[in-house]
This record gives sequence, structure tokens and C-alpha cells, in this order.
Amino acid sequence: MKIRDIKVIVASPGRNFVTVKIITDEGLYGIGDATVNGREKAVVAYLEEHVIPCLIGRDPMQIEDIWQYLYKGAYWRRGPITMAAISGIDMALWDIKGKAANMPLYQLLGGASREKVLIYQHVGGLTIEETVEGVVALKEAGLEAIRAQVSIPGLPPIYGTGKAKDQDSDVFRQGLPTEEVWATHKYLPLVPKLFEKLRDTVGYDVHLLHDVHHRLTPIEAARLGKDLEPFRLFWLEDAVPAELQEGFRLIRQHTTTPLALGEIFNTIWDCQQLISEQLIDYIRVTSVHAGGVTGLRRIFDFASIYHVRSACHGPMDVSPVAMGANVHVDRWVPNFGIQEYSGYTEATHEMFPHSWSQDKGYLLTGEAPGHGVDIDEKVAAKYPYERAYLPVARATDGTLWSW
Ligand code: KDG
Ligand code: MG
Repeated sequence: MKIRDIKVIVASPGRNFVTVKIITDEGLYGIGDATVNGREKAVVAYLEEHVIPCLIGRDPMQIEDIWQYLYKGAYWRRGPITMAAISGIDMALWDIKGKAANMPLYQLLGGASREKVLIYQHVGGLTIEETVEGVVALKEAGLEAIRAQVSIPGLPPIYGTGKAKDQDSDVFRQGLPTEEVWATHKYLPLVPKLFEKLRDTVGYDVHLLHDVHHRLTPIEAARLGKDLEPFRLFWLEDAVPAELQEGFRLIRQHTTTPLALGEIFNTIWDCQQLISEQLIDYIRVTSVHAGGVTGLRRIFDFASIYHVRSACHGPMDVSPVAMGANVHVDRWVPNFGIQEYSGYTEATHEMFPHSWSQDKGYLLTGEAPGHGVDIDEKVAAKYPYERAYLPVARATDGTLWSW
């Protein structure tokens, strides 16, 4: 079997997605997600100009050799654009192998470690009361794990609240990045009040999570983790930007609140110290950013040595294709933690027919060969790409802040 052609399909059924389609000379094809939110066209160029010409005529069964060729052979290793391109190719090759073997991807990896995959979904409110209402509603809908965010009184809505909580909202398509306002000294005392109210309202039999979104220093994160200990969070996510992996030692010294990190990581090197020093409890790498199925398998196996569990990133900008790859990995991986699932627009579900499905607080893989997700190119043609950006944040004095 040989790779006959590779297409890159860019479409925007509510938000932009970059999808790789690898077609073989025996009629089989596989698809992969290569979406980098806000930088989509950079990945398209990387694939079309530099990757695809090298792959035509190769044996699609040689997944590992192709992965190594694209990683080491590029010379310029790592980075979100390179690794999203490799991820899309890798997902598509695993899809082809599953179809050729007539087996679902989780079986190719070693079979099921669980029948269904625990998920968490998001609630974001402009006030504590609004967030509490949303959490009550999701708990009543059968969710067992819920991420709760709240805006800061007196400031415009921040990440995960207001219009920005729905990633297909027009707040992401203003032509230029929208700007959010941040104030750590207002945020730090607010969050413990939110989770005290949440625990008083819904009790302790539902997992509660919170995403700091890279905005604190280690000692501020330590303070927040200590203040949240009575409310037994499932995790505190992205407490601090993690270029300085050792910075998490400082948080770890002060708090037992579990820590999650890694949605923006793209190789094992981004988290090798965090994992090997047990500075985190959940690693958030996801198939579309961390080297596809091959990349996830390597990182999660490494993490299993250090009691670190998987927690694939899964917002709306991780396409249903990557969600499919994630859920199959989730079903196999022994050190599974949880899967994020934000849901999708109806147009996205229509563009990406998928055999995975949601059953209240869980996702099911389905038994279709490969990752079980397809792309309807006719539907994709109805939703052309439109440039969109993630917001940026500034502190109240104008200082550019991590968003
Ligand atoms: O594209 C960036 C988003 O996916 C990110 O802001 C969402 O932090 C996020 C999360 O945990 O889903
Ligand atoms: Mg996050």
C-alpha cells in the first residue's frame, strides 16, 4: 500500500479546523486534525509546502518511521506548528491502519482498559450565583465532573465566562484579538468564595475543576491551592506558565490541591521534568498538539511511571477528529484521568460524522475501524475559513498578561 495523495481541508463550521486527509493507492483513506487555534494557516503552509511532498509514495503502515522522519528529519524540532502537522499526519495513518486491520484504534493500542471514558464539561458565570446555577444544571444532567469559572466583579468578562465561554462565539472572530482585563488581587480572594458556595450547594459527590489559565506566579498559585484545599478540587489547571518546569516545585511545597498542566505542550520534553519530579497530577497533552496518537502513547506511558494520569485537552478547537483519537487513547490508557469535552456546534457534528458518542458524563468510542471519524467535504465547503484569534489579556495597568 502507498500514499497516493494528501489533502488539507480548512473549514469553519463555527470555528476554524484544519483536517489532513491521506489517500492510499488501495482506496483506503484516513483523516487527522492539525488545528492550531488562531494560527491555522501556518500549519496548512507547513503541511502543503514542506511535509506532503516528502510523503507521497511512502508506505502508510510505517507510522513510527514517518513520525521520526517528520520530527528528526525537519532538523527544526518541536513547536506548535511542526507538531500539529505531525499530529494530523499521525492520526490519519493510525486511522488507515485501523481500517486496514478492520479494528477500532483502542484495540490496536492494546485493547480496552475501561468501557466508557469519564468527561468534564464547562460552566462559566458572570457572577458566583450564575456559575452555581450552571453547575447545578450540569450535575442534574448527569455530569460527574464540572469545570467552574467566574468573572471578576467590576471587570469585563474573563476567560471561560461571558461570550468567551462558547468558543464558536463571534468574540473569537473580530478580525483582531480581543483584549481581556485581568487583576490577580481581585481574582485570588474570589475563587475560594466560588468553590465554598459550590460545595455548600452541590456537596462533595461531584468533581469540581478550575482553570487558572496561566495567570499566576508560583507563590500566588500556592496561596490559591491552599485556600482551595477545603473544597477538594479534582484539579487546579494551568496555574502558572510552564516554560519554567521547576517553578512548580514551589507550588507543590505548599498545597495538596492536585495540579493539571499541558494543553499547550507539544512534546514530551515540555513536561519531562514536571512528570519525573511528580510536580503535577494530570498531564493535559492532546492528540492534535502533542504528536498524534504516537505522541500521546509515549507521554502517557512515561507519565504512568510517576503516578501522573492522562487528561486530554478537549475544547471546541480540538476537532471531533482529534476527539475521536483522544477517546480511543482514553479507552486504552491504563493511567487514565479524565477527558475534557466542550461539545460542538451542530454544523461541526454534521461536517465530522463520528462513531464516538456522549452518554451523560461519559464518552463512548464506538466500534468503527480506526478512530471512527470522517469528514463530509461537501458540508465543509459550506463553511469557508475566516481568520480568528484567541484573546489577549492585559492587567488593569495595561501590562500584557498571559491569557
Ligand atoms: O485554543 C485555546 C483553548 O483551547 C483554551 O483556551 C481552552 O484552556 C482551555 C481549556 O482548558 O479547554
Ligand atoms: Mg485550559
